[in-house]
Amino acid sequence: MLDLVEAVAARREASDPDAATVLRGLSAPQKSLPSHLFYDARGSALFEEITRLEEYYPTRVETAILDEAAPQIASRTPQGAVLVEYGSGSSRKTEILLERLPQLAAYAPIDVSRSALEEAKARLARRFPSLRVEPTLGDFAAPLRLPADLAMRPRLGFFPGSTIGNFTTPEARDLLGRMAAGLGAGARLVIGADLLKDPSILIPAYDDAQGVTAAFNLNMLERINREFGADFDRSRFRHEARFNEAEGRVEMHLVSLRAQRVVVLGRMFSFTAGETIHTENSAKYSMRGFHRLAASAGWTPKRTWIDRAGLFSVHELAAEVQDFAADGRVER
Ligand code: AVJ
Repeated sequence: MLDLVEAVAARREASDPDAATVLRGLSAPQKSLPSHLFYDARGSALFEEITRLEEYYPTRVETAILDEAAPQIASRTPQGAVLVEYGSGSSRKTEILLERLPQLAAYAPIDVSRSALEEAKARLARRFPSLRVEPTLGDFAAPLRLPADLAMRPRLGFFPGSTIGNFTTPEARDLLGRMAAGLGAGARLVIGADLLKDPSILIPAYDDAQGVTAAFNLNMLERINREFGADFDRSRFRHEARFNEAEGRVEMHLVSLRAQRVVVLGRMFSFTAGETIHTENSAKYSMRGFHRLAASAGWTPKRTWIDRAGLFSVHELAAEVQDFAADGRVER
């Protein structure tokens, strides 16, 4: 019996990259689960609720910045461009840009949540009836695939929400590099980056009084139960948000309330009381630190907008055009 379960787990692991990631994450000394697994239908709805919380300033502040920046971004966007959004979710912030960008040939949102993509497409069809929407369901780190007739169009990338902060520095560099390659030389990227600030502001943003973020974090266990044949009891875990000062990031963890064992895909995992599963990193940046990260991935910072309180930043980056003189092969 156990052999059969093991065999099923092994097959599942071989064919499903998420299964392999889950098993590897739970096998490490610091257990972890990948943050993209937050976004099933329930998780996407809970995240929408988070964005409306008083404590969660990023959405509110970034939206206000985009309102101001949109005319300038629009003025630099060529006729017939394609707007590509990475992790589009509800596409609410996108509407701010879409209102100002009648020159777009199409909007191409990429997201891991089918429900979020479908709802966004329906809403945008009502609000912008002449806009062509070409959604992609999946991981935004995968190579960009646009319909053939859009392939030669200039691109504007949009990556709001400080989602970049979910990645470690090497992963973020790799992702930004892929975006530069996928969008192409001369493309622009509008990207949001949350700023470093006092933990007295950061922690409540990730541990709100109503417990919405706690429900969002704990929902991951229910998804693992449903999709990976696990038997987590969510009442035996609690949500925790921590500021990791050395790394400059907020971390979310699920803390085991007691010693316990959990089965996932036929494998047994033991927890001591107080042991945690690390579920998310949310890196916070200085302006210079973010510019350095962008530059290391082939992006030139063109403009940065920051709110008066210094909470959040939005950057317009340009993908470097290959310059043959720059590498010494051609004399100037
Ligand atoms: C969507 C990744 C930007 O890190 O602030 C919100 C997700 N996690 N509350 C963030 C999140 C907990 C959010 N990002």
